[in-house]
Amino acid sequence: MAVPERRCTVLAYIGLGSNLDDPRAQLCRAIHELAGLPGCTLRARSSLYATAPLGPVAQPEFVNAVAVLTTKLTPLALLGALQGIERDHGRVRDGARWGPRTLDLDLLLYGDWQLQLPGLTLPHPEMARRAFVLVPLAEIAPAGLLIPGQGDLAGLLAARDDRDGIRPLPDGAPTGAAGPSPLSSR
Ligand code: ROI
Repeated sequence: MAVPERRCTVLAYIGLGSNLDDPRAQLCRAIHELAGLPGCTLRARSSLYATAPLGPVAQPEFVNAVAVLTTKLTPLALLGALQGIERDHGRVRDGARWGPRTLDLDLLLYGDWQLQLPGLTLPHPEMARRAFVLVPLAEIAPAGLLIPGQGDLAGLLAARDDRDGIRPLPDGAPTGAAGPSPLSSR
């Protein structure tokens, strides 16, 4: 079946996270797979960050990053594509909210859209409360980025007191074509 595409491209920010089965490799592979999605072009990706697990479950440290694509896919088609990549990484969505995972791909922002559908809320409703999302996002987002309905990125980041648990991985910086693009320059 044809994947629904729009005529215009939109910037979509994707949050990546993993804390199982070689998290760093999971993220590197996922970024490569995002770049290969039909109707999508990878514009930039952040460094990889080691982050303290958020939530009530004791579990291994996470690796997190954010990537930005231009996409012609509709939000739901893009979400479906992200879930397909998660499945390829052995992710089972069994309703367990807080447990460890091989790969989490969250659609954070789709242009400036605000949307509430079963299974998809835009912007991602938790992003403003998660330093492990805001720190890598700030690395690749244009200055003054507004998160619709939540505030400006710099203000949201300044309000987080859990930034300490987040450190860039020594060799997790972007390289080559997937590095920051002119789109994301400040
Ligand atoms: N904690 C961190 N640090 N990074 C994540 O990606 C992450 N994902 C989750 C929960 C369990 C909320 N904690 C996390 O889903």
